[in-house]
Amino acid sequence: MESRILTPSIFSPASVPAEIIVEYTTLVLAICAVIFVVVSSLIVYCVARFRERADDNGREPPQIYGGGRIELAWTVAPVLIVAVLFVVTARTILTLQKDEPPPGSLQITATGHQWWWEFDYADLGFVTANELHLPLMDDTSAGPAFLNLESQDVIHSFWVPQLSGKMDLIPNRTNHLWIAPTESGVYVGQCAEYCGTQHANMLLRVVVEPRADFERWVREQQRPATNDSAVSVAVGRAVFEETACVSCHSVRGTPANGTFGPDLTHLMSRTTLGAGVATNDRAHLIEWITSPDHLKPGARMPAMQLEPAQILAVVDYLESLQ
Ligand code: HEC
Ligand SMILES: [Cu+2]
Repeated sequence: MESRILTPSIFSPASVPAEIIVEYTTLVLAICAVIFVVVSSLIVYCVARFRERADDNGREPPQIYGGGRIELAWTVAPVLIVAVLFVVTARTILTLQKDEPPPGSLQITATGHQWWWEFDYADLGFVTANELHLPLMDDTSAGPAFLNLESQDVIHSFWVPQLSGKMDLIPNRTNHLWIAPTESGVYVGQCAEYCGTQHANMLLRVVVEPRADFERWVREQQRPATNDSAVSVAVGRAVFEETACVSCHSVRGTPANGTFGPDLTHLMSRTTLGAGVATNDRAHLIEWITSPDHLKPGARMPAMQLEPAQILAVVDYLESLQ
């Protein structure tokens, strides 16, 4: 898949809702620009045309009170403008906000945690973290992606500027958002509601890929964890399963079934660690397991105080989770 990180600007939309938002924004900006030009030209004209002149001799100009026609004009014109803005806004909101999944949509539950994202593809049978994969909407018979947004702790907000507007994730409530991606690529986003110390490192990536690539990714995620029999991997797996790692992390097909931290079944299929704080490679894995605080101060994962040899073995095990 061609991988390019695009500048996250709402003015380069890559999905249907984002396009609708840009059209709406452009229209409102255009109306405001016209009002600005008209009002400021009138002000400049009046300042120049009616300024004080030498032959005024300090006399006040004639003071006029009331004026039916002009008052009617400056009441009717703004009412019409507000009416147009109201209708356009209402129509846009109705199109963007859907509480029920459209037919054929791919449903994903996105849960905000301090400070990472959980993505549960329940209908497909797997859970992943921080990197959302979506199929390109090239097949018109398929529905869009429909996200159920929830929170495990405090209020977070899902925002990928090029794909959709912001939507809050609120504890004990489910909000909805739909995305119909129109261009392949990797789109970056982040939590848009202050949620604690590491709010700024609660990044997310959305990988939009052609349907065949997406389906291949789904099949890989659906597999249980690979069972690598190399000695160091087995040693690392034993350390992982005998320490508290398993009470916070899941590795499907093994006794590890914690849900406090990200699912690690296919950890190595992700490009970043700790919700975008570091690239997912051996050096960062070692650093992360030694002390998550190094990379992400305040992270909700404790430094596990393992022996250096145990850390290397655990990392061998993690690297086997392809
Ligand atoms: C108290 C719960 C807890 C324990 C115990 C724990 N973790 Fe974590 N772990 C987390 C949380 C929470 C995160 C997410 C932190 C973040 O991104 O802010 C995390 C993140 C990770 C990540 C990065 C995952 C990703 O996709 O970004 C790895 C790898 C990891 N833990 C491995 C381990 C290993 C190995 C152990 C045992 C040695 C362990 N964890 C023990 C809670 C825990
Ligand atoms: Cu946040």
